[in-house]
Amino acid sequence: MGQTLTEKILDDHLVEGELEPGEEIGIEIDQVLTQDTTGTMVWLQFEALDLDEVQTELAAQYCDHQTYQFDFKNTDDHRFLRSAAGTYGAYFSRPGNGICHNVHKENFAAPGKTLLGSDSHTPTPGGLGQFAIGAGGLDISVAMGGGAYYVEMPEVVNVRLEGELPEWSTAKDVILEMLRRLTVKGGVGKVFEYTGPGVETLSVPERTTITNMGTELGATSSIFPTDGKTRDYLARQGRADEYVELSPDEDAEYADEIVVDLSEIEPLVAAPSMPDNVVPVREVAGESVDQVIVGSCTNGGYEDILPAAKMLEGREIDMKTEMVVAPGSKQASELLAREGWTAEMMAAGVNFSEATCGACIGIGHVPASDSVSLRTFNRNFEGRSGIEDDSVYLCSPEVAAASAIAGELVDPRDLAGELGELEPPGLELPDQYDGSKTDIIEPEESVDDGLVKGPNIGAAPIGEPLDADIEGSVLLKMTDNITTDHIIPATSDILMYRSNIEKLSEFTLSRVDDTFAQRALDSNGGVLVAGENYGQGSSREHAAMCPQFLGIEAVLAQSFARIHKANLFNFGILPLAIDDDTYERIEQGDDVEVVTDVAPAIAAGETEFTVRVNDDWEATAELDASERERRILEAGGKLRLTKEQYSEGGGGAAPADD
Ligand code: MIC
Ligand code: SF4
Repeated sequence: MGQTLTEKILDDHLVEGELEPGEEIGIEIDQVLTQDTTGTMVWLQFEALDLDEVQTELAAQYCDHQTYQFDFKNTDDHRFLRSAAGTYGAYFSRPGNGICHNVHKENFAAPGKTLLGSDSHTPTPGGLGQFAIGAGGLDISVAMGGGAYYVEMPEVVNVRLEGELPEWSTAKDVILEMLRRLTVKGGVGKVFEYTGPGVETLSVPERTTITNMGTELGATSSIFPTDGKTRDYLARQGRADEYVELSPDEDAEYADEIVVDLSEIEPLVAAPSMPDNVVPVREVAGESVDQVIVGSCTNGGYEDILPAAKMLEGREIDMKTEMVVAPGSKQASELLAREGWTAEMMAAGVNFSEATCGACIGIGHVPASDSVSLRTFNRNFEGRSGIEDDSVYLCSPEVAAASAIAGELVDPRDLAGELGELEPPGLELPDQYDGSKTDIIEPEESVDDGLVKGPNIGAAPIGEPLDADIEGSVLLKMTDNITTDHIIPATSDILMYRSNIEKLSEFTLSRVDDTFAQRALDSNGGVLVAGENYGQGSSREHAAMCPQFLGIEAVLAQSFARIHKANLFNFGILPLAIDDDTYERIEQGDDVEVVTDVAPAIAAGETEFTVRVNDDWEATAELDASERERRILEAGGKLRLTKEQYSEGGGGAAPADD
């Protein structure tokens, strides 16, 4: 039987297990990336593991989320990250050089290689045939130390692309269509592999918009085969020699097939406040728009901004609307500036930002109260923009620019009809992605002598072995699709404490209930209850570290998002799955006791745990954990376990978890 492209790459990197969907596999990691809000913990954990040097072929540290440096704590984090990259042997991308996914795509993404990143949109270079996965920071530290990465072998789904995109429809609309069909839970446990005749009609930047937002489907990863378009893109980036031809076997067998006819795709938006709340732009046309932002790791490339710039050339943004362009990388900013497009956009009324994540997580350009913001980003979770009760729509750069001109949501086809002379801008790549590389410091060019830590940089917490009894009250009962933005918001006031877990914990679940952290401390811990897809969204391990710090021992949820579940294991919190009846019956404030003897049951491989509620009724909760995950739980978390294993093995680089 032939292999899918995913199976081929995983087979090449397999160090443990079999490529059976649902089975845990261990894979070798070629490249890692980390950024400035998850990276500090990555390096603190690397330090705690007493490791001396990065073992992967390549490691890259980006500074992208907190680049406005409005507090010394942000700048201290950047200085620490530069010192860690230099000390341990990683590339360092300076603050302002761009978003990790964009800069990685431009400089390092390589077909056929594996990439692990401490950011949930790490699968972006799947558009170039790289097999890339997002994970919690501790998994990155261990992989950088030479350990394997363990993940459940996903089902591989064939997304067959047919036809060609019509004018004004874009790659963003393709992935919004996938979200419309499959929802934010539709990709859990899956890899989306794009095939079919439509693939060759899409350029690499279009493909990476699709793979980037596969994360919003909950997918483990997304990948395209490589072809002339991939070779061409790499050549324009000056990296033609890194091209490798990759495709699935003709008789590859997929777990499922989805057909997307590109010729039927129309301009779409994700309405507030979930990326799968997708409707045609025409359905919401006429809604007044206060703010428009083009940027982010989804649509912040040169090729994304150029169409908007062309549409704005010689025009003006509507007087009641503000528009910001936030390029994904300095390479994009530099090219647009050299070609005169920045000036055109400024003349049209655009405010040009530095290359940063910024507004995507509520850092800068926070929408006005009771206003509508239209963004080319990938997430519109409620409150993520920096104001509760926000109203954020997600769309393509073309829809964004058209709506900025009109001052209201408009399908660009209709605006073109109205204005008469508005041409579809199409998609254009520069002949060469020229630009300076001065913002990337190579490992051997280190400017620091050892780690430089400011006063806000704490230590990586090392867990305690599992408690014999798990009991406490339900401190919070939550609904479906709770995001990590609910658990630990990423807005400017909170983000600066990512290196200081004690302080950061004060904000735990504040977006759901701002009395939670204090209640948890007062009651000496307890348990959490949630609905489906608990912990969707980002890779931030702080969403497990902070509850652990507050004494949370177990989360009882109907289902969990992949990365968050792994993070719960990594920090010694028991993720128990409950059924619909139990979820309906259990209430906030109830007393819960796991009556099964927890530690021996985990060690014995038990999957069913009896939970007694209010000393009155009982339910069964399930633990779906591999042997490796059970060992992590018993040890009180992955850092403690890995440390023990390294000291037994004499230190230095060692395989991860067994
Ligand atoms: C996000 O988009 O939510 C982030 C901020 O990039 C996160 C990483 C983080 O929380 O630091 C992600 O996607 O993993
Ligand atoms: Fe940055 Fe937003 Fe992309 Fe996360 S989703 S990496 S915050 S641009």
